[in-house]
Amino acid sequence: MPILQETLAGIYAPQRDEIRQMIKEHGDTVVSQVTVKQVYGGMRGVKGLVCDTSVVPPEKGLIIRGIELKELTDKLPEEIFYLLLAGTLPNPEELADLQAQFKKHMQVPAYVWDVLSAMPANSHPMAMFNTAILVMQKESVFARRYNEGMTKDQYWEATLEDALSIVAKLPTIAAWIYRKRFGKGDPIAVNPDLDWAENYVHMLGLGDPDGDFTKLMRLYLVLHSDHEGGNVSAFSAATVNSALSDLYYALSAGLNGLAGPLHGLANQECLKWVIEVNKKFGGSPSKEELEKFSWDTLNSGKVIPGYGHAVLRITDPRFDAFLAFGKQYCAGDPVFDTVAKVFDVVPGVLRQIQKIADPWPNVDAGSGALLYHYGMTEFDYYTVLFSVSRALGITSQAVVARAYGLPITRPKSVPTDWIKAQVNK
Ligand code: HAX
Repeated sequence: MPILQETLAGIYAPQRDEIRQMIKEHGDTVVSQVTVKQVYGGMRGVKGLVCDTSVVPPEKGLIIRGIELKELTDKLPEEIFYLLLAGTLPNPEELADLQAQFKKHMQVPAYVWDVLSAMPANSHPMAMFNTAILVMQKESVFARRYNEGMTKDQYWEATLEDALSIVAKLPTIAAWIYRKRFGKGDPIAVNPDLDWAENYVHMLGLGDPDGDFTKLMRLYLVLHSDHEGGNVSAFSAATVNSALSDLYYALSAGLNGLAGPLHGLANQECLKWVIEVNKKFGGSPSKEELEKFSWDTLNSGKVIPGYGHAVLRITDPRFDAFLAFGKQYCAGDPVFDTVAKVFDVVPGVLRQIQKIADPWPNVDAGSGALLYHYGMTEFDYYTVLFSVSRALGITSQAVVARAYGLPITRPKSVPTDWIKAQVNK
């Protein structure tokens, strides 16, 4: 048995037993209450889900399996995937085992290219990416083994097989979409000697003479990997997977949520906004010009993309990591310079609007400018990159959920008349 599978078998069984025992002994203990505002407010703050891969304390930001993000920025995405699944970072042998498993699964079935080629040429890259994942559903080990009658305690292993197979293929699919959708030439073949992120860079074909773009991509793929369980993409994927729809269905569903402008698409919207600023002012603007432009955006009824968060109440540590990278590698780039200026100005503007709970930048405020610097100028593509990374978290969460034996998700909805009756009691 590969090291990863053997390690996880040793970890998950006692965790599942401990949870079962806790439910048996404390199943009726109250851990959260729900207000009318929360019922109508996207369930914000309601503690009704379990996610052990990561937590996002409002005043700290992302912590993966107990390790703060700032301690993880020099890691490989494969190491983060191992951490998400197993709860510890891999040693060199464990890492090599995982990378070898990825390499076994890298080849994408040829029918995927046929399906993508048949889509309209101006399809959104996210629609193409999520279609590619969905169309591979017939490869699902989980679906096959479920039909063969596997037992419930084997669900996580089959989910893990699907996770490894899908995650290994995502850079190839994402790079193919980049090259075909944006007229960059023929797809570039996988190089099995490269690691997961290096291979992605290689297949994008943008060139990387000094290796800095690869550094950025590794960082990008680490920073976007997971953000606890209640965000739209993670929650949607987990709900679909809880019906025992396999990971091809579930990941595709979750990433369709990531394609929304209030979620993952904000990174493309954000760079658009920054470029618009530079265009209007013929380069990086003054603080006064930027302040006025921000108010104009808000007064026209639009949001300032890349700012605000449903959970965070500080500058997102993922933004901090991108800003530090930009200062080291992209100083003097007019687009990056504007991103840094926006950070100086926009929180002060948003703080003046009482209803905004978080005036600080989120992950999407800076990432696009860095990609732009390295020649990836197609905004519509950015959420695909985010998706390649977020697949690490979504698939890990599914493996853990199946290992815990969590049931189908089914909260209770109520009609407004029922709420009115409670309020008037
Ligand atoms: N610009 C303008 N208005 C904003 C705002 C911003 N950046 N952030 C919040 N608001 C507004 C909301 O639209 C809301 O207005 P209404 O009551 O009129 O609808 C009000 O302030 C209260 O919102 P909130 O409680 O502060 O924030 P929410 O939890 O409702 O929403 C969002 C969180 C991230 C969706 C929100 O801050 C937003 O729209 N930001 C801009 C888009 C963005 O950057 N999204 C990416 C978030 C990170 C992510 O998921 N990446 O994938």
